[in-house]
Amino acid sequence: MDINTAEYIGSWQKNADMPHTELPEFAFIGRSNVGKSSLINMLTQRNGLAKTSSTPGKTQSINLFLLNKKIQFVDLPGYGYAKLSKDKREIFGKMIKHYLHERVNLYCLFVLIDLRIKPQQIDMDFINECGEHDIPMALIGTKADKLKPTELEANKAAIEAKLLEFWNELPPFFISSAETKVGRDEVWNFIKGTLPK
Ligand SMILES: Nc1nc2c(ncn2[C@@H]2O[C@H](COP(=O)(O)OP(=O)(O)OP(=O)(O)O)[C@@H](O)[C@H]2O)c(=O)[nH]1
Ligand SMILES: [Mg+2]
Repeated sequence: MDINTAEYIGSWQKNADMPHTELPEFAFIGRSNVGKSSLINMLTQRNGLAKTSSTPGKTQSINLFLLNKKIQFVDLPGYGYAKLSKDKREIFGKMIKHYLHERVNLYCLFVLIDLRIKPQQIDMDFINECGEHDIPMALIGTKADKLKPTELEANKAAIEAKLLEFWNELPPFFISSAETKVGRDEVWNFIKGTLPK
């Protein structure tokens, strides 16, 4: 996908305050530091479009981007960052929940999972809850550049096995690296496949 224009529209604390639109929207979620903002930059080929940081807890609001004037990306705060205050974690939790349950133009939620570590309960719980609410979802394993191909396949298989304890069918599962750009074409092809013809 060629990205001719990529615009930052704004940041909101509440879904209700966001501009309403019928444009197809794709949101990125996952534990803090998993690489959500970096993946948005990789997919849009715009370093610095979404703000990244090596310190977890960087993204603290709902950030909206407009691509080619026809698709929207949403960068969400991460979940599960223990060092955030309880208050902030609750605020982020509510922010994410309201966005996911109320945003009518959400075409797909990409749930990012760090491929370097064994399956995390918090990711499983989050995915299971989204599944129960019928939120359209795809998984993206991140930081593939940090792993050997055999480790990568083994870790992906471990995540899939864990999910299959709950689900008969798995959502699409892509592998990505913001460094090597692996996964870019696959994710864009998937996005294109969800758009109205
Ligand atoms: N090696 C490698 N590092 C990555 C990759 N993606 C992200 N990172 C690094 O991981 C750290 C976190 O990246 P972010 O994109 O800010 O993560 P985030 O999920 O948006 O984090 P929060 O906004 O804090 O929830 C940064 O230091 C990135 O450079 C990747 O694919 N490979
Ligand atoms: Mg971020």
